[in-house]
Amino acid sequence: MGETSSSNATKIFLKDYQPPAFTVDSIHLFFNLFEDKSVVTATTKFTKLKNEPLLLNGDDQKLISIKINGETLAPGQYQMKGTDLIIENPPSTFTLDVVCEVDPENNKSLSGLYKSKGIFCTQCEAEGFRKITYFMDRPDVMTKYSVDIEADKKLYPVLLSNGDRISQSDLGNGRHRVSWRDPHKKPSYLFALVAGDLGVIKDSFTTASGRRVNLEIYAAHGKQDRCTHAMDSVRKAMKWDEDTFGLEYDLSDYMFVAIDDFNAGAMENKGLNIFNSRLVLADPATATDTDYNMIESVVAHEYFHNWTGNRITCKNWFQLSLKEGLTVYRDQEFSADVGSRGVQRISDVDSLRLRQFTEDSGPNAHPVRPESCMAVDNFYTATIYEKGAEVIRMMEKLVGKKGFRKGMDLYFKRHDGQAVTTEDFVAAIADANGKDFTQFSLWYSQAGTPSVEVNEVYDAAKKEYSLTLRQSCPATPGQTEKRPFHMPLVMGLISRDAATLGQDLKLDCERISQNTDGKFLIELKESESTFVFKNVLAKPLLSLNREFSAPIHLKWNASDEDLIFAMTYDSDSFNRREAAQKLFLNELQRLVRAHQSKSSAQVKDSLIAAYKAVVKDTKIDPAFKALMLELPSTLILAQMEDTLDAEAFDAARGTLRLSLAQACHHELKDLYGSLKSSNSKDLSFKAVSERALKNQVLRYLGELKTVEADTLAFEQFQKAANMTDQFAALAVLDHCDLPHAEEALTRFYQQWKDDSLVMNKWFSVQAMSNSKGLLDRVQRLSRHQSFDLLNPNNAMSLLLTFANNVVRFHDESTNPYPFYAEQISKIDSKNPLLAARLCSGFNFVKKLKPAQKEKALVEIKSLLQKSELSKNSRELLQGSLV
Ligand code: B3K
Ligand code: ZN
Repeated sequence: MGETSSSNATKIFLKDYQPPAFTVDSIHLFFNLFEDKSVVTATTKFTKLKNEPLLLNGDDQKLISIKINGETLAPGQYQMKGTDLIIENPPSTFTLDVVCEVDPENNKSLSGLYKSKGIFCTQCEAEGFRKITYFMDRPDVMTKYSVDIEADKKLYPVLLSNGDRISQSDLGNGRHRVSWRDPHKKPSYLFALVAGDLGVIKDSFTTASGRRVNLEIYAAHGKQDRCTHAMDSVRKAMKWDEDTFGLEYDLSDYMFVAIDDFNAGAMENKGLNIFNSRLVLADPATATDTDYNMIESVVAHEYFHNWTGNRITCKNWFQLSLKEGLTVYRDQEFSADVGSRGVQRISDVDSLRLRQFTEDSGPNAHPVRPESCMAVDNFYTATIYEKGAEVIRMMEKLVGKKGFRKGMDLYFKRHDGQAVTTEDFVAAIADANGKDFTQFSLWYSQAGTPSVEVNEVYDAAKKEYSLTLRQSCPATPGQTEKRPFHMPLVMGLISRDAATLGQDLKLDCERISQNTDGKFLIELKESESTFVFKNVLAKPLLSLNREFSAPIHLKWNASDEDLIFAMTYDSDSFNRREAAQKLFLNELQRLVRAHQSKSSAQVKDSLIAAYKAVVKDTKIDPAFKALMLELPSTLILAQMEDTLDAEAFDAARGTLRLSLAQACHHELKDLYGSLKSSNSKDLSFKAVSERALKNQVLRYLGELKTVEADTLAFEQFQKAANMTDQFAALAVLDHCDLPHAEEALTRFYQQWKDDSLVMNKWFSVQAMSNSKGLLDRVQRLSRHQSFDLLNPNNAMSLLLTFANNVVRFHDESTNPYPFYAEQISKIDSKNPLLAARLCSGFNFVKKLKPAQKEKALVEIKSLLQKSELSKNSRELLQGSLV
């Protein structure tokens, strides 16, 4: 998505955007569904706005007939341009009847109309509707839809589409028909249809204004009992959006369907959300606490799209973050409000750093509002979603929560029912608060993760502390020069004066303000700026970028002593944990150096003491403690290092883990013992927190590789009454290569082989393993009878998990790249969207050691040489060659 693509032929550019030449007044769709082929009849009313040909997008369907105002068009009266259909000079208003044949049974792209385990379903975002019928398949064409669905009554008793169910009739020949009408205008990407034999659970929600909304969640028969958590989640989300943003649901029915073969996590189709089963189905035996949290947040995310996405949508796909960044921000805020704000922020930032920072420093770095692309579907990235959410969060920090709400109100007032741009959103927040966001908007157009370098001077005589901040941003594809960003940096100074030790100082500095939430805020706008604080009695400890208020790298050379002080005293829980992460990361980097220079290095005593203090601290919440004890991922280490030295990373990580476990063996064992007997079915925040801590501790104990550790883990595995404990124990047994690992994996398989969702866990736990022979194992698993390469959950669990296990994937003693490339190639011919997601496995190519890099490049080049390679995969792979 950068500017460096070698083949510009198929690129599209934001600057070429043209408003549509026709409006669509209404569309009626008739689906006649059969086992082999299905027939789609579209009746669309158009009005011409500009004297231009009508361009209808199509893809993969067979055109049966086309009529204008009832008159059949002969082949000469329309042209095909690639897969698009063009009518040169249609009347100023007209009705178009198009009949197409589609083949859902053999549609393995999981885009358009397809079948999953006998259920017809659709996925139209971004450009799937054009696989259903010829249409102006672009988000700025919004119209009213009515839909008739006809199908076999026994095989497909449930027939669903968007909006209100108008009628249903038995056709007497074993078939039946249901009619739907959506009262709201929508773009084609929000169209949905589901037909199948499904179980359902029902509930309702009464809105603030007293309207009753029927809630229905559909899933394969027998699975509907696993939908209660999703149902609770949607009711919570509906209430939260009313309380927080004054937004109510706007239809009388809200339906969800769980589908096993689904490219994305879920899809916000108007009134009929379709979900990947893994993000709906949950019970304690099969889903972990993390799964429960993800379901709650994704259900909320899809619900929130009803306003931020559906009522107000994107003018073109370059504006995708308009709806995605904003909706991620909304789901993160929801999760923070219904759970623990501190823990939520830490896990959101962990995810941002793992996924988005990696993307931002790799070959496919792109701005939150990109300017060009080859494949629109490649826009569904961590940058558009997660960095997009950070950009919204920064605006919230700059204007305060109240100001942000005023801006949101203005946004809905101005743009309800429209397709708009990120500039329109920024203008609403700016205008409602009288704030200038001109410089701030660079966050939308400039890619890359900025760094802020910190320089501190304390003048004891003057009692002045001065802080100099210098910002910079690395070059990214197509963008060599960067202008300074407008950054909100929440900060504090922590007293090291004996009388007020550990307390936040009252800040006396002309250039900083207190925002409406009472937090001190630096607005950094220049490339370099100095802030002088007066009346500071002793050199304080800096706490900058609290809550991770700006998505940056902070280059602050804090001493170990400073970091340990921050771990103990910082009142901002994010920075308290950040100090622990920085301490661990510094140590990991030191141990990497030692390994590279073949010198022996021991873990510092001060670090061990700090770790032990956290283990023994009884005052901190267990979920937070679990996060304090967590080591930074090797993906983070890979970002920080110039070279991805898998062997050195592995050695450093192993040494650190083992040293901590050995030094704190008794404390860890006691802690594990105190948490062991918690109620296994309890899903309260307290119980979930305790499980998180218990399993973090077990992970360290496993590192000791003792009989005792093996027994503890295997006992937990056998006795576990929930998936959180069972899976955690399995992971410890396997990753620490404990004697019972093999037996546990076999038992797990026997217990869960008929549950496809749990099998994904079985694949991923093995792909995360630290064992040397991992490539062989992954290859074997890819041929396993329970593995379906074309099922996105299977493919991601095994293959992408393997690629993200950077220490094993880039292990110099093996060459996994031919195997990995072969899987991409096999998938690409059927499902380019899925193949493109796997291409991120090659993100670190530039950082590999020369021999490894060569091996990876051979495979990338050979994929790119295939003329049939999809534009999706091509776009993502070619960046690695530049
Ligand atoms: N909007 C969908 C994403 C669809 C993915 C298209 N390839 C899910 C979401 O963000 O809510
Ligand atoms: Zn979304």
